[in-house]
Amino acid sequence: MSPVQCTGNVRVPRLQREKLMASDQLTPDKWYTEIYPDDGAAFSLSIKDRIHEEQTEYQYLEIFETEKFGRLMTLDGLVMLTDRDNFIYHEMMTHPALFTHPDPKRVAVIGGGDCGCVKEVLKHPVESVIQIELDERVTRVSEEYFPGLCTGNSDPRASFEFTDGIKWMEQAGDGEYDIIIIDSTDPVGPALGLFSTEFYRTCHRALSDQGVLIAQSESPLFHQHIILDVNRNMKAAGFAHRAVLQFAQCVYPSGWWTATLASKAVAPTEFRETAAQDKDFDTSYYNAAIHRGAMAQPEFLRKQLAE
Ligand code: AG3
Repeated sequence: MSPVQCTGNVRVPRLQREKLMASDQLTPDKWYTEIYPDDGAAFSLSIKDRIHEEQTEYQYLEIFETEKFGRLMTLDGLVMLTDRDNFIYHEMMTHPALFTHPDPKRVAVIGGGDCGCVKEVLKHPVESVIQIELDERVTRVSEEYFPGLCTGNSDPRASFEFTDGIKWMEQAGDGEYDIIIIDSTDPVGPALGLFSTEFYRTCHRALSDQGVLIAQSESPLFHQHIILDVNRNMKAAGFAHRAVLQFAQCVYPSGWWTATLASKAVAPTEFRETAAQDKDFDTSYYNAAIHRGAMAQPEFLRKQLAE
């Protein structure tokens, strides 16, 4: 297999697909390792026990109790989140977008079945947040094993649909949402379409005039080509502005991760910085200075994005 598969208009890294179960990757002394074959690297967690496993309609879902990271969720053998560090990802996938829009009221989360994004969105005075996740089992299992991420689920402003996010957005009304958050898995299988120009175009139409979209966009070190494709595709879809936000996420490939924000009108540098400084809710990672700092580009990425 070539190192990079070309599928549609996003180049996909050859991610490890041979091993579908994380438990197959457990050594006798109980280290679970996610291997990144394309980059000759890996990340390991010391495991106490596997506490749940099932083949859902879409993927192999496992939950582990780790020694030091709390609970771990894997899908098809790949790390999705741990108790210990998911706050970084979920805060960066939500607050920068919500503080970029001048007055966000209606929010959609595509994917994000663990409900971590919904929980963060509800800290803002939004009217509604709808999560559209393909695999209902991810949400049900999260309610049981990650109750801390699901504290917003009974909020009357939150609603949940278990269906294809691409089809959902195709049927959405023009300007129906102020914010769209794409909390997907890696761009392989069903998630691939979530990185395409066509999907971003659908989202652009479903966003209001000052609408803001944010999508998880993989590692700056291992997946630069994905970040570049995402940016190119968002531009082609009509978004006036894009910004790559970077943050540390030690459980994901390379330990360094990005979310790409795309905006119809407001320049990302013009986010509501004072409101972010004066926010009346708690975060553990996000603050106004982190928000601004996350937009600083390492030289290799700045040059490539400028090309
Ligand atoms: N979504 C991004 C997961 C990507 C991880 N990739 C990997 N381990 N190869 C996580 C969902 C959190 N709500």
